[in-house]
Amino acid sequence: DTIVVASKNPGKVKEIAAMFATEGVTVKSLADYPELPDVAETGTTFEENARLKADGYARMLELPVLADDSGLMVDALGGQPGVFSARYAGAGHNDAANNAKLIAELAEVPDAKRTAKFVSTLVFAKPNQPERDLVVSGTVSGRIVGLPQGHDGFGYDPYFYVPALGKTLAELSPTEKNAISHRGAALRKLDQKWRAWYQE
Ligand code: ITT
Ligand code: NA
Repeated sequence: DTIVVASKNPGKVKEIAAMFATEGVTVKSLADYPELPDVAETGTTFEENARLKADGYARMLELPVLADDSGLMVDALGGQPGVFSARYAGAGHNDAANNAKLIAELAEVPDAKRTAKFVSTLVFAKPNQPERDLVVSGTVSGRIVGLPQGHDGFGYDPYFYVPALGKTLAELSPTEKNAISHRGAALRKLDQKWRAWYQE
């Protein structure tokens, strides 16, 4: 069986593929289908955007497709950047520019008020039953630090400090990050459900 992870973000694809490593399925990603057009993320919620990607690519590929829409919600910024996390500093996917904007926005905010969470919503869609998709979400709480720490992970990870661990997400190994992350939490819910759904 082949499932396609509908993401162009290699960091996400790695984390998602790791969960399927023991499942006996072939995991592909959009990197395997470079000719496909983009699906526009016009939704206002993570679930809407994940569904747009899952349904859109499932129709194009006629294969089961799993999409992740995720982002950082900072309390002092009223939940921003949220669904705009990938394009916070403008169009394109430039982690450095997004991180610089985040730190600039929080420059005057004291440590105790820099609370934030990451959210990941996964939507799994089958081409023959697009209305019967599977949806799961996960979150992780933390705090945004002003100086980057660590080199693992991707995106905002070097600035996302988890008090219980005394580390940022970028200071964790892939296994350690999956154990506590928003995406790891969503993937564990998916792991409980996807086989039965897949065979329906
Ligand atoms: P695809 O839509 O192709 O999957 P994307 O990166 O554009 O890739 P999103 O629209 O869901 O994906 O944007 C999510 C952004 O939120 C992502 O680019 C990161 O900047 C950030 N993000 C999500 N999960 C993260 C994580 O685990 N660690 C750090 N940053 C994360
Ligand atoms: Na998005």
